[in-house]
Amino acid sequence: MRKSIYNVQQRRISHWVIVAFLLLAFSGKSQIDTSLTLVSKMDFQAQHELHDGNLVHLMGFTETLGAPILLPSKTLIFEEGDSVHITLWNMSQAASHTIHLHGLDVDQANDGVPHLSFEVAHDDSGHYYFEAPHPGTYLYHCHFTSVLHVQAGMYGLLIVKPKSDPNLTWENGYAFDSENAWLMSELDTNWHHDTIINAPHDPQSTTHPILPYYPQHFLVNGKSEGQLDAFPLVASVGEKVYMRLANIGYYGNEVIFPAGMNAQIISSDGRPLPNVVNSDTVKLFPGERYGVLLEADAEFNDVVQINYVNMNTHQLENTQEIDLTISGFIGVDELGSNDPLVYPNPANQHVKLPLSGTWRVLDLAGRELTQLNAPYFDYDVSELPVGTYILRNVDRPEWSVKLQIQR
Ligand SMILES: [Cu+2]
Repeated sequence: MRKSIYNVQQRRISHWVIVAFLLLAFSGKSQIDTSLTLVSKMDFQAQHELHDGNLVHLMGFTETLGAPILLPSKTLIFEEGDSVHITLWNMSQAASHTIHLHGLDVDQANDGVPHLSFEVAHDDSGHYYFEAPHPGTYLYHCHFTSVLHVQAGMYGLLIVKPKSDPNLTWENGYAFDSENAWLMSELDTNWHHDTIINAPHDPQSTTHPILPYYPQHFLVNGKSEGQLDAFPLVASVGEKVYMRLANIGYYGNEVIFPAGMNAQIISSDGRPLPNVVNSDTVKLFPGERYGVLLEADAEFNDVVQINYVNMNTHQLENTQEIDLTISGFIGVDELGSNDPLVYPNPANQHVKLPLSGTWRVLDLAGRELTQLNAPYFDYDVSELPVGTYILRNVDRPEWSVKLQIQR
């Protein structure tokens, strides 16, 4: 009898321990540990394909020893406040490597700058710890003989997102519908021959032989020229597109959006700008990042231009283009002319709206022109200028259709 009472009490106590643990584990103050392993590696055989079909050696960060080195290395994404642990295994040639957390407010011991922080020797591992700071776009790269190791490919993007919503720029910031990240750099094939990248590191030597830098390849996310055709920028009219732009090259960049994208520069180097800058051209010096909001107000096709400017001569050396397609309307189903919601479509004088309910007639800027109570078999559109309109059911907004007026 006594024993069973004791057992009940013990069970109650253990229940409270579990409840207390769960409360702690799920309380707002708890943090998610984000642990990952990166391997610093080098290619023993040239495997990275350039737009002209030539292959080059890279050094880079991979998630496993067997994984191929990608250019850039994997984009690391964390949430604000995450406790991040990164273990770096150095499996490349004899040189040391580090992970520099470019632009993040981390303590010096974890910032990966040689002589101020630790270096990870060949065949050894090191451990980085930080709390993911302000949401924004950052970079990580090796900082050991960094001019060479960054050119060799040891870099990637690091993105911090707000906890509450991945489609917010930061807490109480701008909401967006989609996002793209473009990391610009260049590549000089002469620096990627195995005599340089694969050269055994001499710890006694204080200098490293590096050739003059004359890049032949101007990259966006490691690609250039025809390779970029596979990565167009595609959005709908009215879609809020967040562009994360970053430059880890040794040239300056000018990213030029078509005027119809209504580009607004809202953040720089992981911080909100005090004032929004309305500018189609975004200039990025090496190491800089900018956040740009785009929103098209019409359908069109164009290109985004990316200029590469030599920092010594200020000469424009190269321009890359990324195809831009604005098609369709966000929140509006693409429906054909035999769509039963409204016909004829395109229309000239009159349209019929056979489904009952109240319909809003909007222009492309979202301004309401009028409301119609359907069924409506003779809506006179002869006064509407030629163009595109949206008919949206008040009670069922998913019943939306693009109405074309043609004459
Ligand atoms: Cu390195």
